[in-house]
Amino acid sequence: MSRKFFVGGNWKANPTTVKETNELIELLNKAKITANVETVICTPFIYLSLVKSKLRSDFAVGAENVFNKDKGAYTGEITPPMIKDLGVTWTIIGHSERRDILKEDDTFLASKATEALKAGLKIIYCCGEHLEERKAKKEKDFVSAQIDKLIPAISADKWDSVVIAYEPIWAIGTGVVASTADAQEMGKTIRELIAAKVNPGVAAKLRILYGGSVKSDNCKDLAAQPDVDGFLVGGASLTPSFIDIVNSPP
Ligand code: G2H
Repeated sequence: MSRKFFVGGNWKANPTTVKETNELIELLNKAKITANVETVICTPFIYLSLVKSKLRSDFAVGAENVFNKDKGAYTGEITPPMIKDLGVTWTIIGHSERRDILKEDDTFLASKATEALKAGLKIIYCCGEHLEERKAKKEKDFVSAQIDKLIPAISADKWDSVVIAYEPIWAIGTGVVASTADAQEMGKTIRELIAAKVNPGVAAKLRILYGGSVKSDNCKDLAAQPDVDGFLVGGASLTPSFIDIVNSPP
């Protein structure tokens, strides 16, 4: 089963000005893409319209987060229909920075997934263990429990709109990248779990990304792993080296 390689850029709360956002758009618009890859640029809510209007059309645009209701009295929230209405097609859900800093739990995140898919968005659903679980050799149990909570939230016909990003928290923004073996092992674990609990056809088609200090000098080895179908890239997505990462699939 061949799965189209997927690279997501996650700008996080960088940039912080329209000027910086325009500079990033310019960088991407002049990039030469040589690989057969699906590229999605995820930006802060406030810049989604700007990026959507100026970014080349072969790069999709995504939000970094979304709320779990469609509309109503939810002051300050951004709902899936709002994002969809901008022509934005993807959203990240469950990034560890939201899980850990904003205390978003698996139940809340699963409900975001349901609502985003209902509105017609596609989702990049993040999972990953802390250093503590890795040291205790509990990383597979921890990540499997996160995915277990997601599975009932996705109806059978929506799995084509789901990408899972495995991002070990100890590797995020730290410069410490997981070994190719670690990334492959968890990708395989997630795929086996989906095969057992959803079905083997969905598992074979599902794209499983690696995220955590992906850089131009480590991406090729990671991309060569059979259960690494792409990347979610933070820091490097703000630099010209992002294009090397987009062009990294074998
Ligand atoms: C993990 C990743 C992007 P970075 O958060 O989602 O960021 O590449 O900076 O580790």
